[in-house]
Amino acid sequence: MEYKNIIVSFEEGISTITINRPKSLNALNVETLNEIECALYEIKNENKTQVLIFTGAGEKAFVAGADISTFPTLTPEGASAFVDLGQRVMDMIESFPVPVIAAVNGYALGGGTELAIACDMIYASENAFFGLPEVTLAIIPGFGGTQRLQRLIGRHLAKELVFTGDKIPAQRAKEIGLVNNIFPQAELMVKVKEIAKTIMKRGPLAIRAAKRSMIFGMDHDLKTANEIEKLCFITLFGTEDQREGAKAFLEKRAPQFKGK
Ligand code: DAK
Repeated sequence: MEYKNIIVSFEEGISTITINRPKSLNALNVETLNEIECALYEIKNENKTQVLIFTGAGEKAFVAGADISTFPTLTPEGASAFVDLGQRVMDMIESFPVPVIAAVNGYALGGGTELAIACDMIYASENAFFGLPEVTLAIIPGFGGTQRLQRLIGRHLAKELVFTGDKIPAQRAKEIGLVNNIFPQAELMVKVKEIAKTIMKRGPLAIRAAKRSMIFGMDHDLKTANEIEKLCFITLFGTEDQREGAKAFLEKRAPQFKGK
């Protein structure tokens, strides 16, 4: 499919979705969210991607939030449809079958922070800022921000960000466990792709099973979550890759995984 607001690329097992509206700092409008949703279906159905990366076009912003220019005329019905779409896209990212990495190359505000925290890992450039400034617009986060952030960094820190609407720099985001690591902007994509390639050397079925176990186990009590882990665990036994992993270790050689 042809996209106007995003760029989708594929290279050596890695798909990248670049939000491409630099004039409005990659703000998310309905069209952009629709395109992201279509791209996620396409990438999932093609089944050749092992790691998916989200980033923003330009050097200033990852995503500066939902597109504020659409807010003044938004009706309650329109707001309801917009939040359904946004939450659907964030849920799809969170439960996407392979790891999804946010390469945050600048401002990640409002919907931008919400997009980043729906991903499995977040790497940021030194000039990145995070924040949920919705209350400065007299609204609240609507793409899962009030829920995912407190699960990620704890209730008190999440409430500070939601209630103040303050922006925090990448370094502070790293200190509070929001960001995995920080790189100079020019190196961000190279470093993120290196991390993606490390993941791709591991058993592909195991990576999918590990993500499934962690995502679907997270919101359950420990007993149920461990049962989910067990089910994910046993699906790997008897696969060619599981046999190859053990054999390669015993034969002191690198494994050759096939994703079977
Ligand atoms: N939407 C639309 N345009 C935006 C934008 C945004 N979120 N952010 C920036 N822009 C545009 C600016 O208007 C400006 O356009 P021109 O004037 O050049 O035409 C251009 O991008 C460059 O921005 P600035 O001139 O402001 O650049 P600065 O370097 O001075 O400042 C900034 C950068 C990122 C600090 C600043 O642009 C900023 O504060 N932006 C807004 C951040 C923000 O408040 N984001 C929205 C958070 S609210 C909903 C569900 C969810 C949500 C909403 C509704 N429903 C269910 C209905 C989620 C809401 C949010 O995400």
